[in-house]
Amino acid sequence: MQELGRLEDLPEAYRAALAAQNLVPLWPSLRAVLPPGKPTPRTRPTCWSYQALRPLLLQAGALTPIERAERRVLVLANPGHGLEKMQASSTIYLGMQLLLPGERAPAHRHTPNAVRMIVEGEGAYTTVDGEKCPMQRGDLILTPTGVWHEHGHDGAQPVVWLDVLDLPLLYYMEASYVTEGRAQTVASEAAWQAYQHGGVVPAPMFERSVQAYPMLRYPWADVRKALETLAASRPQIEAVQLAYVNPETGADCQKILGYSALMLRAGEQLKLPARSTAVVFHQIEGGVEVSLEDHQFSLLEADTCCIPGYTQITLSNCSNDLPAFIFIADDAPLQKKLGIYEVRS
Ligand code: GTQ
Repeated sequence: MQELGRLEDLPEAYRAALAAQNLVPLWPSLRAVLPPGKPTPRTRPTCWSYQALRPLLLQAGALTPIERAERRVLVLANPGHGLEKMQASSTIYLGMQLLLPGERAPAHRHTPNAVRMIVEGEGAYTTVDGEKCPMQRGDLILTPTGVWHEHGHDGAQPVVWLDVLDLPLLYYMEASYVTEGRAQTVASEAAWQAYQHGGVVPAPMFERSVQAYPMLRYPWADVRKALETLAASRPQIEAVQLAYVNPETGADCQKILGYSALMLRAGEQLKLPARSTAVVFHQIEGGVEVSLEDHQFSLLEADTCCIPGYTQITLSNCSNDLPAFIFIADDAPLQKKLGIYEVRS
């Protein structure tokens, strides 16, 4: 590839004249913005140990009352982007949120889409558009764009969950903002409950629902069972993996980020092809070795890692007796809509 002229090659006076007119020569930066063959990611392979972050999160509970935090979150920041940017990847934000017994995180709604993956504790709930969604370990709860949500906790032990948002993308788009609200009245109906069974959806008087986000809660007990059924019924399947979808349309459950659950059978090793999306793995149960060309992570229960796009990944279940379960997030739905999604073998 032809080497291009550098900025230093240009006379100082010329550079100053350009800058005075808000002009920039392209050629010194052309290879940086259009690198050959594949992108140059800022996202670095990064792993966050739950064992290491848990005491710090609990300490935040003692240091900062909920009223002074609104959302008591430690952000899982990727050093490749700069910690202050609070991004795990170019589009994905990850945070570990702590709610103590009796606390409430007040109602608001915002343009970024969020999901919560419950990590530990019992008795907390998120109210989404008036519908109360109980939180249990491994459950996925959606709070899509523009939807009111607040968190409460009637249990006795601290509750922790992983927040996944498309905040970095919306912030970059200058489209991120919040609206404060008053406490929601909990509806007498929890419509999401009617979507808990695969293959059937409500059709009152022959009419299908038109809600954009009919299913707000995906209980782990059901997803785990579905993974085990898939593994047992299709022993030859390449990967025991289920996508979280909108049960009305079959499409990804959110428009920008995509979510799935993967089961690694006892002793299983799975090679994932390089794909154009960065990916987040969060260990729900068991332990997994994550191997990249020049990195290796051991994911223990509740650990989370982020890996840049265009990277081959090998996942190995650390146990020869028990399955391992991983929650996966990426921005494949967005990349597919934009026509830039790639899988390279
Ligand atoms: O729980 O609504 O981690 O608004 C970041 C922003 C959580 C939330 C985050 C939020 C929330």
